[in-house]
Amino acid sequence: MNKSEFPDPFENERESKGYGEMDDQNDPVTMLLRHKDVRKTAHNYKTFQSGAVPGRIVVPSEVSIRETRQIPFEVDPPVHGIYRGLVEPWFKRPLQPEYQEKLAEQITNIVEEVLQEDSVEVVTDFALKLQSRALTLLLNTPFSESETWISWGTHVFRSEGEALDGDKANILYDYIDAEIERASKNPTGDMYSILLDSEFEGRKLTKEEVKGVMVLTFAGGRDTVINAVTNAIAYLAEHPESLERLRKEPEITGKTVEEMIRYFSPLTQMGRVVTEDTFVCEHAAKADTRVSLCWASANRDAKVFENPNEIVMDRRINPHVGFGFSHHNCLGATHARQIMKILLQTLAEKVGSFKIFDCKENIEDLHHFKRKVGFHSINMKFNPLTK
Ligand code: HEM
Ligand code: EMZ
Repeated sequence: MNKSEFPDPFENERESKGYGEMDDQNDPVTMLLRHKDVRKTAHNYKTFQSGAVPGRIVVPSEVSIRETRQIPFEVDPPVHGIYRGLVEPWFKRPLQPEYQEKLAEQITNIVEEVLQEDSVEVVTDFALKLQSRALTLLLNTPFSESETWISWGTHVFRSEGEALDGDKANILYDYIDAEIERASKNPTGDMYSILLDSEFEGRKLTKEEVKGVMVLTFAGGRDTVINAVTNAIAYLAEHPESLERLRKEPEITGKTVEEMIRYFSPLTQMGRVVTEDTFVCEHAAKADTRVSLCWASANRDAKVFENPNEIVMDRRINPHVGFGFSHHNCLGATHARQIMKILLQTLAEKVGSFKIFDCKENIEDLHHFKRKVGFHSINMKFNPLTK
């Protein structure tokens, strides 16, 4: 199997019965696997809620390592819409030309750096660096903060071989608390200061609410972006004809980004808590149990996507749910899409070919489903494009 191939472990269950089951810390999850059911359930926030006890909708559950409610992610309508309206303009800033210019400069610098190296470990020396540096633009904080975030490693709640890591999570919480204190004493134009100054129904947001937005911004946009970037590079390394195509047809870059998000589905699934006895796919789902929306499975549903297991760079109709669906759809998608688009353009402009030496795959253990989501490490050489 090619290193950039990401098999679909859900196909049999999706086609035969539409759901899968997994245990997670004695709080089982019924996973919805079909595109239609995932979208329908994401829409029905009354029966399938996000606003349960903080951490419970995440799989693996973060109940034991987190008390802060992530906002707007763990809140249901109608209050969800009020919070979302407060933060949405900030998350749309990546559409501004100045933002994109700064991001392009960061990406060019990293690509030029790795072109000088004989061997590059892409997860740490490329994707984590790029993710952390780009986040300084989204937060409007000094570039130097990225050094601290890089030192935390790829995931803030996990370490290699351990699904949850409370000590690591505390580093993030303490850092955010300190930043909120700093911003409340000396406001700047950064995200903490802007949030501390914004109003929710006639009062200022509390520090706990600001923390909830910031924890989500750090956690939600970290390993997802790192996997998207790393997997895209692995794919181009093994498909030189695709790199060549991006050079010749730069106008398809936006479609290629969407297709890569569909194919890689960097966030496998997200849970919801059932509020009343109901059925999913003719399977009884009791009140206070969990279901999950399996974006990764929905994105390979052959009823919706022709040749679902192939990357079709210019796929025309692509209703993927890689960034979620309905009111909770990803707020960071504008930022993530810009990163991916500029990355593909820059690689096409500057890199002639890649050579992969070795890699260690990152396989999520979802009980009887094992899903490859990215790499723990992948060593390669970037060769410059010679004109
Ligand atoms: C929500 C995926 C990057 C912030 C979501 C959801 C998905 C997702 C599937 C929906 C969750 C649900 O319905 O419960 C991804 C992927 C990313 C990515 C695949 C990268 C390729 C980011 C980044 C940020 C971010 C970079 C911010 C720095 C958020 C937030 C929400 C969210 C704030 C919650 C929105 C709401 O509840 O209204 N993301 N995400 N994400 N994401 Fe992302
Ligand atoms: C949560 C989640 C957000 C969770 C939209 O997804 O991403 C996960 O990686 C985090 O562990 O806490 O932020």
